[in-house]
Amino acid sequence: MAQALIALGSNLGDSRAILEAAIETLNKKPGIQVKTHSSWYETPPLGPPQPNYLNGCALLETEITPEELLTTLLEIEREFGRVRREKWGPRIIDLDLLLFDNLIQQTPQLQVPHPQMRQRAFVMIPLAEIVPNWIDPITGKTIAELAKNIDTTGINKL
Ligand code: A4P
Ligand code: MG
Repeated sequence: MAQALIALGSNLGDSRAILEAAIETLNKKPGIQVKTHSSWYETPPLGPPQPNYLNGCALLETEITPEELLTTLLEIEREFGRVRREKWGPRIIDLDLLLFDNLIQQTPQLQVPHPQMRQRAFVMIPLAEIVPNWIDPITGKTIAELAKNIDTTGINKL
């Protein structure tokens, strides 16, 4: 049994309903159990001008491999009708794999820990809410330590 953390984001449609439905869908997949999820946070967009995002994180317990988990996340994105357009552009749903036990893997197919997570307040704030004591295998620091130095301007908990 492995533990994994994922990030969820949406800035098109009824974002809250979409993210909650994604959590339920994930929990029904074989070999995946959603243990908990964070609050939802309204966050200013990183990238080109676009609506604010709703972001959150979830802790999973899983029997499947990191590659299979990523495939499942991409499948759910497709089920929810995500269309890939411009880089960093608006999206109905984005599911990213952040951490998988203490695995470090940097291949084009799978990058864990997620390379940009430490810089992104919209990831670190919800992550620190659910797993403050988790140790980032790259820096050796806890999520709470990493989150405390981040600029949280414009982020509002729902
Ligand atoms: N891939 C490899 N490793 C991973 C991983 N750990 N998690 C591959 C997810 N995917 C991984 O992923 C592109 C491909 O990387 C996947 O198909 C997978 O095979 P992506 O990040 O879903 O693709 P993208 O959307 O084209 O990347 P982009 O545009 O860089 O998006 P980001 O970096 O995910 O950022 N602002 C706020 N406030 N909140 C947000 O949530 N999100 C984005 C998107 C921009 N601005 C935002 C937010
Ligand atoms: Mg993604």
